[in-house]
Amino acid sequence: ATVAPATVLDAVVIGAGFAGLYQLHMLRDKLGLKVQVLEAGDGVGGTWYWNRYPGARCDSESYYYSFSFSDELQQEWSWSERYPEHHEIRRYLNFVADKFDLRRNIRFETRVNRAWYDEDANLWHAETEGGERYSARFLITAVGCLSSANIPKFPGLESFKGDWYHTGRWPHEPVDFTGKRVGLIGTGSTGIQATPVIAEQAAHLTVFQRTANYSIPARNAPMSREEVQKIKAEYAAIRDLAKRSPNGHPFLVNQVSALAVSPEERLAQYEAAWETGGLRFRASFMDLLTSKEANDTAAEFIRAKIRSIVKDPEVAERLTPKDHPFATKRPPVDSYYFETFNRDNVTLVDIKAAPIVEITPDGIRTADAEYALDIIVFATGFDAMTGPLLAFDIEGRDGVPLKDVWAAGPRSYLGLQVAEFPNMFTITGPGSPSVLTNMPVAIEQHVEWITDCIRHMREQGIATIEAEPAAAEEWVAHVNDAANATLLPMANSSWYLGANVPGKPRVFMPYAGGMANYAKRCAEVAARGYEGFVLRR
Ligand code: NA7
Repeated sequence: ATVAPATVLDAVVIGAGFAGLYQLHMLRDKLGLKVQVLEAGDGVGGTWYWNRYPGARCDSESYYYSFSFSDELQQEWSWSERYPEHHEIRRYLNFVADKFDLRRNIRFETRVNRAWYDEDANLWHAETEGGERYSARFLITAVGCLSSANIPKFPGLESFKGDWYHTGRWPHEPVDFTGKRVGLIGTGSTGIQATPVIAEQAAHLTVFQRTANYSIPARNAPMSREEVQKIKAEYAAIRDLAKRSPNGHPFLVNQVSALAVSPEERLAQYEAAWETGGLRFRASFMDLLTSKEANDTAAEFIRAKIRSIVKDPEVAERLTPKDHPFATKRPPVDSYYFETFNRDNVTLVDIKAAPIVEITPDGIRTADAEYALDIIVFATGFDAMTGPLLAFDIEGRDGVPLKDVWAAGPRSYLGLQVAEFPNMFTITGPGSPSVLTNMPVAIEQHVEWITDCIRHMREQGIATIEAEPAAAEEWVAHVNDAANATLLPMANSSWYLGANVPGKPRVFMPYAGGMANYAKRCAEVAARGYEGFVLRR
């Protein structure tokens, strides 16, 4: 195929979600650079462009799951609900794209197949599926962390006569479940959000559960005019608190041990947090993620709630999590998930006890039964963090493929740069705290750090920046230590560890040392002349 003549730019950014949009704005409008964003979808949104399944909404609250960089923006935009639904997030990102006139530098329906570093020219080249080539000094991946669908390879899927969907690749036209027998596989955050909504429409819903999960009621509700006004008036303080908190949320963790209070006080605290709802429950006590004994008190509280909600004791037992401590897998928040199992048209199937053997033309066959289905929904999650970066070919110095460099697991300095990949930055890459935080806070920090770094390079006449292998090794070890200081590695089936994708190396990928600590460390690295990086003129 003929390759179009190269267009030489300052930066190519892959992806037009929160990360790509903000990176474009910063490089183009603050540094005056020539930037091209390449985006596979036909609109902005990134992960939210694709996640349109029934019930899809964010688990972070809308007023802080948003950009903080422009006060004008946060004053102009008003959220309608406590948790934003996928439509509303896309409307918001379209509003951002219009407000900052971003669309003219985004090429939609343009998937990058391959990107490689050309040392002689000191350029990155990105080639698209359509055979176009873009060349730039910097390559910035803004491809998301939970954007590469994990579709288990059950034998027989191609023989299925009905329709099947993965939640992260949902059709743009809503799927009509009316009168249908629906099977849903997976009970992570996604399956837990979709279950109650599908159950209301379908003739029958069968939920195939491998690991029972803890879930906290979201307590979603419309935002009143007064609430919206109050938030807008307090935005400066809200954003400041989010930046200081361990998870990028504008609330702090209660600095009391779950074991330091009486059982009555503890119960009262959990009851109040259950009523408040959402991810705030995890902040009930300081040691829920560091002491198994403390964690057990929260886990027991949630188990008792499940038993009190679900009427059939056998179903309640199957829904009760036993394999992992609370919040060591990403804790879902829900709207009437456990209640849904009291409906006559919903069945729970334990596929840990009797695994799925195959998909037949008529449905799903497990080790002990067959389920006739018209529609199968895969709520089976993502090849997290590394998946989106390894979904296309990225080659560093001397053509070394990222796939090879990361064969035994991702190795990256600060989650931002890979040794042997000069001038490539990975927003929310493995080794960054991204997926353990309120994502826009992590994204803004990464984008601002990258922008400052590029500004510094231009001011100082520096041609390349590259992570030192030793610094990357040290960071990987530090990421490992940070995880081991918590209970998180106890969930041996979590996607944080890559355990949900067969054959994926088991490495704890996100940085668990806290967003505020991470940001401080990044700032120190920059202040010390980009310590751990090699800068060449
Ligand atoms: P998750 O959290 O990875 O959940 C996927 C679910 O699918 C989970 O219950 C898995 O069971 C199940 N699963 C995965 N593969 C299989 C196979 N092969 N057979 C049966 N069941 C399977 O993905 P989500 O989309 O729910 O959430 C991802 C993140 O998005 C979430 O954490 C938030 O950050 C937003 P398992 O637990 O592995 O036994």
